[in-house]
Amino acid sequence: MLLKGAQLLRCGLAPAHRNLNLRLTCRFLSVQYGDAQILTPAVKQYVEKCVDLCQPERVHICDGTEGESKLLQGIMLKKGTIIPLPKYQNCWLARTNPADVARVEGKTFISTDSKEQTVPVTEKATPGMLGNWMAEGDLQVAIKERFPGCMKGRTMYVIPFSMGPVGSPLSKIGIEITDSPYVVESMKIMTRAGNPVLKYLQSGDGQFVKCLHSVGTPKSGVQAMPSWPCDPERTIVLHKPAENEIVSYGSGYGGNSLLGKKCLALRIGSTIAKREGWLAEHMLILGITNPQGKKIYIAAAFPSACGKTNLAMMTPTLPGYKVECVGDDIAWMKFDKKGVLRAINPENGFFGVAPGTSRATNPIAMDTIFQNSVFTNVASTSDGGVYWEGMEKDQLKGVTVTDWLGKLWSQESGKPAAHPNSRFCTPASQCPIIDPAWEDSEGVPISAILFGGRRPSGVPLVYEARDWKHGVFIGAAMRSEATAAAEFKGKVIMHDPFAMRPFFGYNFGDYLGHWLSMEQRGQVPKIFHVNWFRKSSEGKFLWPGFGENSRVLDWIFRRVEGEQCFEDSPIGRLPSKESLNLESLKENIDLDQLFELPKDFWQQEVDAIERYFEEQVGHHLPGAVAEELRKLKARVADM
Ligand code: GTP
Ligand code: SPV
Ligand code: MN
Repeated sequence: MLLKGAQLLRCGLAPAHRNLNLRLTCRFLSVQYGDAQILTPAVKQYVEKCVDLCQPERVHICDGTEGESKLLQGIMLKKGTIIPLPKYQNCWLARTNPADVARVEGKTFISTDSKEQTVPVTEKATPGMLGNWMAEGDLQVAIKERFPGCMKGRTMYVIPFSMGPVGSPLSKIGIEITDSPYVVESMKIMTRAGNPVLKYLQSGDGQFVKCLHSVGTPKSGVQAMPSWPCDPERTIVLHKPAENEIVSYGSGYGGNSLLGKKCLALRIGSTIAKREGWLAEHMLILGITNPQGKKIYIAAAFPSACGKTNLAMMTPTLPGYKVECVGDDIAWMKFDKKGVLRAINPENGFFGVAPGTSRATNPIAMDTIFQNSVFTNVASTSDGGVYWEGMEKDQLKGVTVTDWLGKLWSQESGKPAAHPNSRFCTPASQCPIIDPAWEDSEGVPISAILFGGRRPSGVPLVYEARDWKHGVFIGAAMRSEATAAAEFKGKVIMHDPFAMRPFFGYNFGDYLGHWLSMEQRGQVPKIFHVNWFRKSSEGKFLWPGFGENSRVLDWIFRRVEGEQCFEDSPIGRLPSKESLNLESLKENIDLDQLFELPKDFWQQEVDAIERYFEEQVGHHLPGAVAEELRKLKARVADM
């Protein structure tokens, strides 16, 4: 519903708050859409503060309706921010400024009173790789240098959103202020957004996380690409855990701008979780039913672009197995009164990597994403569809491809048609295998936790931790090849503990202590490490991956059930001979290479972990984790 003229003056004029609201009425003179009346006083105050700072032309309070989406799509079409994809139902393609294509980890900061609250402080950590701290004064300067007047001439959107089902005791509310209609439409897919959230705020405790976002205006005032305004040179993503506040400037992309995701659900979320005694993790959640009809739930932490979405939606090749999806990126996990670890997916959609997604690798995703979805930086086709690396088989004869930069593309160019970090943004409810319990407010019980990454050599397909402490060590020692999800170049092996390196909201040493303490809070799940990405000496993957990963899940399932199908090794428990079910597997698998533990590799690995802990974590490293490293080192020496 569009409000205009005199109607605007009626915004929130409840008699009891007449004075406050008169003032508000003045500031809200330009509310051009939505119902300011249902904003709580605290939300109004926050919006006012942002209006004063950013000086937008008008304010739009998002109601979350389809009518609103139509309106915003119209605005974006006119500006060229999105183009329609008539081959599908209600799908759109956005092409970003090529300088704004991924998260910016180096420009992401957390501000606390002391540096140690945010990051381990050691003599040797130059530079620190476990997050960036900023002093309060510097944060204020950063805001002052960027935000005053940054929304001049633009509409300020106010997005009320809930991470988790609205009203669930595990959910958290946020208010995102943004000047990007693309962000509004994406947040409406990725979170529960709109009026129901405002109504809930009125009835609940009224608490919300403040999330201010602007795509910014370059100092010169000239936008390189008016359809995708941004300010890459001055992009910054700031967090203040003590105030439950996020401030992000300069980028419209993914985790930089959809502030409910990495900023709220992981960085701020992990600090709330620490305080309240639970875990906020970069993990998928899946349900798996075995041929006997027994179902368990598994959570898995892999770094960005390392296979969470694919595992969460996998189609098992092992007969009799069924996988259902609860979430593909984030898990909030808490012990219930009976001591069972329960997880919810705080998100409402999937912001998934497009390249590599195909009928062969992830048919479930392909059945999910071609309605009501926004694609970003994929290639487009002359018949009104999308295209990316992996979709070669779907391409029709005579159809031309335009790459993510808007140029006519051909295979021979040698360049990728879609950006490697191009994404689909799609409602979770459309997933044909969405778990019946995916919105249960008490969450699903977790029986196993998986850690994993891209390890081209040395690391076996799967191994199991001996116990919880060993499992926490395995999480702490995680490493993986860099991907296009952030600004890193090349394929260097990076430390990425718990797949949380870019997302820790507080000191990693304290985070480890918090994980260790879980053993005292309830029944802890079994922990495993998996690696789908080991390569042969010829550079070929040794394991077919995707649906075949069900064979690994089968072994994990049987371990959860207590089957003695393992043998000890220096690094943990490996599947015992012939216990990994390879029945009717089409490819020939070189199991010896896949599970080989080269002594020199593991000696180097232990040295790298030791150096990392010493340099990056120092005296913050819990004794129990140091002890696990010492034990591994001794076992590797005896190999
Ligand atoms: P984020 O959304 O960035 O957190 O990524 P993600 O962890 O959800 O990764 P995703 O499942 O989107 O996979 C990223 C890339 O890895 C895609 O190109 C996939 O095709 C590829 N991939 C996923 N699973 C496998 C696997 O089992 N084997 C191989 N070889 N590649 C895989
Ligand atoms: C990731 O990088 O882990 C993502 C994509 O899930 S983004 O939302 O951009 O963080
Ligand atoms: Mn992710």
